[in-house]
Amino acid sequence: MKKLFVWLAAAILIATSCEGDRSKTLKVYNWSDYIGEDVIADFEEWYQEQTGEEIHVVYQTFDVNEAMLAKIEKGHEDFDVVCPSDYIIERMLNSGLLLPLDFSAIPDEINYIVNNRSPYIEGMFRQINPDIDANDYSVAYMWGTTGILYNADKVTDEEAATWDVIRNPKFAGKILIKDAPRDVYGPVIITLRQKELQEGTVTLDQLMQNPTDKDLADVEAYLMEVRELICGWEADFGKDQMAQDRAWVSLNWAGDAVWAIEEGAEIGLNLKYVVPEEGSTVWFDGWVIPKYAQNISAATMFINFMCRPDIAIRNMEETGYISSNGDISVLESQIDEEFDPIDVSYFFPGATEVCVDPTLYPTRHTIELCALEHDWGQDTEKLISMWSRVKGQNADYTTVIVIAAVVLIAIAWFVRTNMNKKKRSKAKRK
Ligand code: SPD
Repeated sequence: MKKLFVWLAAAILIATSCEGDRSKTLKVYNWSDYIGEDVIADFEEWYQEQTGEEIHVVYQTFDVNEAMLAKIEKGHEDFDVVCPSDYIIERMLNSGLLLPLDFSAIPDEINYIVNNRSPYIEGMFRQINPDIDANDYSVAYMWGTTGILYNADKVTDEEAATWDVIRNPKFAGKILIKDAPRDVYGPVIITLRQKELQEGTVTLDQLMQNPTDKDLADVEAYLMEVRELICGWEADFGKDQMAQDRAWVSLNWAGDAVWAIEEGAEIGLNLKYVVPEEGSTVWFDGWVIPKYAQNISAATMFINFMCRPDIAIRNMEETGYISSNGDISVLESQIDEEFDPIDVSYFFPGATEVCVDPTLYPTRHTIELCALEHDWGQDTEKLISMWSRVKGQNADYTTVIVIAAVVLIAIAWFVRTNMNKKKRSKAKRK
């Protein structure tokens, strides 16, 4: 009994001391491949310099928005900072899952939030939720378009200029699709409703709102055809596959495209990225503090640090994605005379002719082709079920192949063992 009491007391002591340590721990939940090397270590050092306190970052990653959301929405996990996309920010706002951000305690000389905010980003964030200003609850991190990354030696510019390239049998076995239901739904519904879009009887914005059951059924039927042609649903490996010439067409995000184009060029591949004129989506990922956070002050400092222009530039250069940082030094770091001048004044006021990569900073024209995705509330479940039906049947084929392989190996082993036995008994008889 005495022993049990000692054990219990020790357990309580450990639990309490861990609780106390929580002020020294910051739990960050971010997309994979979405931060510069050593940025976390640099934050820990900077935090100590500024506050005199130690901080240890527990850094975890996700590949799919919906998986991240489930951990917070259903699992109530105590992440201090997470990085959802626009429509998830909208959903979290609608369900009261976010805390308002407050940077007022950060001294002016180390407050990087003010200059970070490009008017374009602020405007787009205001569109996230008509009732609550998302700028009060999130700070944009990276953003970009969704488009087609393709190998221009295998796929013509004309073939790649339509979303339907993902259903082109000529590229069977060489097509990759993002494992991101909302980012795939958008392009497919745009393809299917192209005639109405051109006639002006429906708008892109309307297509991004809650789907009808018919829309979902049509998209599902389309994806059933696509899945017969693809070599994979990918969350993050698509860029490598493209850069290694294992796939030729990839429905992807601009950041992965920038990364793959640069890597592919090293081995002589001619990869390109296009946002089809048919229309597309523009997306924004932003830092937020969920309501189950335990270390709000360190979370606030972390978001602020990520807005420091040199940190934004490092993150941008190492991931391929465009920083949402509107500081002019960020634009200057990307100027390269190899590119024709484009107008990015929608993002950096006054920058009407700058030589930057148009895959990285989309032109004004590309931006005008794109709409923002929105939260579907309860209808999200219908999309998730549709997605698992489309992908699940693929898994069935895989299972069949694995089972067939196991059966074949077992037969081969059985035959071989029997032959050996026969040989041995023959030898004995002799
Ligand atoms: N490897 C990190 C990729 C993060 C890109 N986020 C895009 C979200 C689109 N909804």
